[in-house]
Amino acid sequence: MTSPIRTERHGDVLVIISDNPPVNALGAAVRSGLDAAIRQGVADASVTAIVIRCDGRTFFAGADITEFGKPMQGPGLGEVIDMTEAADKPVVAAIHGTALGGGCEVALGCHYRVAVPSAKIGVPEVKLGLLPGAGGTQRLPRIAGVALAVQMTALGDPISATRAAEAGLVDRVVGEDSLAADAIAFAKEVAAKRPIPRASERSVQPDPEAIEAFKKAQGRKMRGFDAPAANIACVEKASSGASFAEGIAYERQEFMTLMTGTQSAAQRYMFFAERQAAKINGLPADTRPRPIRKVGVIGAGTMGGGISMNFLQAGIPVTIVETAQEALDRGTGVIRKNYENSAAKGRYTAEKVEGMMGLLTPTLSLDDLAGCDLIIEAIYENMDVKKELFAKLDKIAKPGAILASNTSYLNIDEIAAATSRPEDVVGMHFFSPANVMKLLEVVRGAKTAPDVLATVMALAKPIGKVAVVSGVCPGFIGNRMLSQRGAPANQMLMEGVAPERIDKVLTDFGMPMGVYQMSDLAGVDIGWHRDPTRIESIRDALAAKGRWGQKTGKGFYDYDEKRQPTPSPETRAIIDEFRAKGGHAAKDYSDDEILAGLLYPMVNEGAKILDEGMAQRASDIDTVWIYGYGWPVYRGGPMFWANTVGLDKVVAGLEAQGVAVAPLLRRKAEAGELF
Ligand code: 3H9
Repeated sequence: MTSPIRTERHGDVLVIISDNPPVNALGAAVRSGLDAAIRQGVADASVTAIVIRCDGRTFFAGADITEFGKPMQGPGLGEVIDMTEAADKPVVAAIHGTALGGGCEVALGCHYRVAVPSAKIGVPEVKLGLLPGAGGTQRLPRIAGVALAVQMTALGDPISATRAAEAGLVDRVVGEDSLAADAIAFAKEVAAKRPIPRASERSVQPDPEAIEAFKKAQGRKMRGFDAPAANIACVEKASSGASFAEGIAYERQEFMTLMTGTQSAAQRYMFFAERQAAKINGLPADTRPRPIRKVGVIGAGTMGGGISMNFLQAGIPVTIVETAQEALDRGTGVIRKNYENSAAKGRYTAEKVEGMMGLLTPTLSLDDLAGCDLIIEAIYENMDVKKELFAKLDKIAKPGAILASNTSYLNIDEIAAATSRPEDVVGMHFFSPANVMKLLEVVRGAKTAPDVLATVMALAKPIGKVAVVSGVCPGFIGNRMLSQRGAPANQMLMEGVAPERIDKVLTDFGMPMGVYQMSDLAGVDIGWHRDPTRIESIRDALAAKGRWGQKTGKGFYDYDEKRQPTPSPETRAIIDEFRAKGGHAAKDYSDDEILAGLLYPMVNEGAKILDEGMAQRASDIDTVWIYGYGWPVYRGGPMFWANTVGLDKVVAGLEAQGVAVAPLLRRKAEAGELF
């Protein structure tokens, strides 16, 4: 097998080049090759300096995550980096693309770093439930200081080459197109310079104030996760006066604790799940996506506006259609305001805002959609109205245009049947707020053409979404599972469990909100029959008293002016009165029982969805829940979570609740298999 590492001589400089597509991950062959090449450079007296760079789209993007959990082959990354740093001649890292994780650690082990302006440098291990375990937590603060090291390790977001240069992480920002030559020139400049700067030989002052401020500002974001605190603790260790070797020993111990834990397993699983979701089963190999240069959106309400923003941000022109001028103006006004708010926070320049708004064409005429390559309908949920609209679009849209519906539960096949081109019809279910939530459920109709599906799936990435394919079934993957939570929650209310207790169990589990907080946000009156004298459920009883949720300042909870919820005595009384009428006995539930009662039926529904082929794979279901509903990523989505609970335990729990167990779930539990 040829090594992914090769070397070149440029005068006295040895250039070590990695070519390990797609992202130059530091797998065993790369580590062995690097190890040998650096040893060669050190041993060769005619070499005065060494450059390490990568071919392809990026500098090393980190350790090879697929190797984690398997026995280690070849030299460890930490050893290779230590050996690099110990070299008695300068070693220069030449960075382009993304120097991430282990890649950043390789660069920190080098004595100097040069980077192109577009390069990004970061340690995203925390997003995999880990920490930079090849000396990164000890070298980074020694070069960049505690405050930046804490921010970079505990949040995991990369920084730009310019920011890195300010922080001393990059010694020179070089030409975008001349990295190889500029790095060699730099290496020649520093070849004779002594002492050689080694990060491990530096010390760093503690900065407890910076750490406190960081924890205060980011505490909410990090809630529930183990890895951020471990990253911070390692950086603290580096600045505690402990020796470098002590710091490394501490880092290793913390790394191993995280690596063997469930959270990191879940987060690493999700890294691949998200990428796997983009792959569509059963597509002919020669399927080519259709070009999308112009998009039409019908409906300028919250959904239509949010959907449009995604495309405008990606530089794709959008024609947005409404039925009345006032609604159109309101919709475009909201888009502008959202962008201006982001600009005020420094996310965009005013120029960029104008650029995006310049791509938006508001209109009252559907005929203006004739030139669009993709038209997304985002009007209210009514089958007849949607069918009528699609029949009109059929006449207006150019041949080959994709006609998409943003429906969250209606039958795409029925909508497609209203056109003469059902093969061009597909579901694109965005989640609210559509410019923020990352999930896109792509609904594959019975007749959806392969290239239509491929186009929409490929479009997800440029518009910043994670797309998952769903078959046609009521509620698709996400809402179909969500609907299973309502009945057991209601049963618990009827047995005297307070709504806030049910919600707390879910938020303690890591969900962003509970059943009743969500209900108050959406509106308790949604689907209500509007007859205050007809009280057949707790919802009816609340709606009859005007407790419609956040919009009326009261629902399951009471709300203050800042929309902060507090448990409501009135709600309590309404529930008690309703329970008393039905003669329901009170029942005690432990927190674990509440959780199992709410989540096992969802897992059960997930198993049905999988068995029916409505989801391509269990990890797609997990991706839906992480990106569409805020399921805590450190628990890996409902199907992964069920594996960690034990499928036999889930089956037993469902039986105890009197829920019919999905055949696939039972088969897997009996066979000792996992999802
Ligand atoms: C680490 O370094 C631990 C250390 O501290 C050492 C401890 C001892 N490994 O994302 P893309 C695959 S932890 C294996 O679609 P992009 C990916 O699955 C690591 N495979 O491209 C995909 O495969 P496929 C710290 C990897 O351009 C393909 O490459 N580093 C790895 O949108 C293309 O990926 C990170 O966490 C990997 N490390 O984004 C960085 N990375 O084609 C993780 C990618 O079969 N990587 N693949 O689906 C990323 O953030 C993005 O991939 C990157 C490129 C920004 C680099």
